[in-house]
Amino acid sequence: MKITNAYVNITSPGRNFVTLKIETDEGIYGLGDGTLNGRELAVASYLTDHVIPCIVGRDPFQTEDIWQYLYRGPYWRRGPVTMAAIGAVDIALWDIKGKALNTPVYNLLGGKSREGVLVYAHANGKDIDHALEDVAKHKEMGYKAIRVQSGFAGSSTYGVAKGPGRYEPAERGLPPEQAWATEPYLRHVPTLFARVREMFGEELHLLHDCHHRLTPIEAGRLGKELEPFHLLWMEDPTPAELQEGFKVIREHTTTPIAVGEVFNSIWDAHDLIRNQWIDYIRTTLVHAGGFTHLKKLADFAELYHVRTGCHGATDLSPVCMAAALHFDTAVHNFGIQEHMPHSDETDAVFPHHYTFKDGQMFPGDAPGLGVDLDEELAAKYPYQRAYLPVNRKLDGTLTDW
Ligand code: KDG
Ligand code: MG
Repeated sequence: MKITNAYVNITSPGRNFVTLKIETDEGIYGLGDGTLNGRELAVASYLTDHVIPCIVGRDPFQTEDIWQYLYRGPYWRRGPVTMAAIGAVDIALWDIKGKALNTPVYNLLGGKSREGVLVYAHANGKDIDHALEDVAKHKEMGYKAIRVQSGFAGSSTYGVAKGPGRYEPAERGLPPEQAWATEPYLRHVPTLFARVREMFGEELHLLHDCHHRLTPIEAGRLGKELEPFHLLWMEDPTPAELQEGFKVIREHTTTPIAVGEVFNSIWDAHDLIRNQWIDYIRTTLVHAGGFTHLKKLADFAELYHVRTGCHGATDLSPVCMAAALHFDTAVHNFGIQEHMPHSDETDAVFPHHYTFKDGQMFPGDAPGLGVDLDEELAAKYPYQRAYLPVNRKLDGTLTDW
């Protein structure tokens, strides 16, 4: 089999998505997600101008060799744009392999290690009472694990919807600016979780995302104060460029730590994993070079009791969601999968076989990934510039969003 053609589709059914389609001489095609929130066009150009010309004519079954060619070949390694482009190619090639062999991708990754994939939902509210209502709503929908974020007086915070609609972090136009204050946040979060446990008891798995806003010692304090509420994880407590920062957190708390949605290679997590400073690695397929690389990362993590918890926000397209569910079904050290449902418009552009039932998701048994792209419908939603917000402290200093 040979790759005969490949092209990039950019569509914006509510938000921007970059999809790579790879065609072969046997009429089989594969899809890969290359979406990088706020930097979509950079990945599209990287693919169109620099990657596609190098893969036409190659055998799509050679996923390892093509991955190494795209990683080592350009001399310039890693980085989110490069790795999302490699991820798009790799995901599409595994889709082709599955279709050619008439089997779902999870069978190529080791087969089913479990019947269903435990997922967590997002509950949020402008204050604690509204967040509690949203937790109740998601529990009613069948979720067994829920991430809880809530607003509070004196600062903006991460993960809270502006209006009655669903939370969607990127906004049309140039980056909006938000104000951030750490101290009221640190006082607020333990109160939030005390109320959640009081109302919903111990059975529900609870999670919280700090979104890289704390220093290690602040995160240590928060983790310690959250211990009575037994979180499944505290996510992205501090920016992870300084991996040793997590040692400080670990020395102060037994609240489990998750990190990695902005990582793009095994090297970003190397010290975190081998020193057992984290419990869950959140890197997902599109941003870290696809199945070929993420499987190695998961296998490495398994040696250190670190489980997976793939990023699954709406800025990862249904192609990535499908890929993640095959991955989650197969890897032994799966932990949990994030599930932030896409809009109806997005689901119509990307028809798929994956399903949700009783707090779990299932990749379906269609050959390959079981997801498609309706190009005619996609064309009705052209690219629209949109960015994530930036954060400033109350005195105007730029800080992490
Ligand atoms: O593009 C950024 C989003 O994916 C991120 O803000 C979502 O933190 C996030 C999460 O945990 O889903
Ligand atoms: Mg997050």
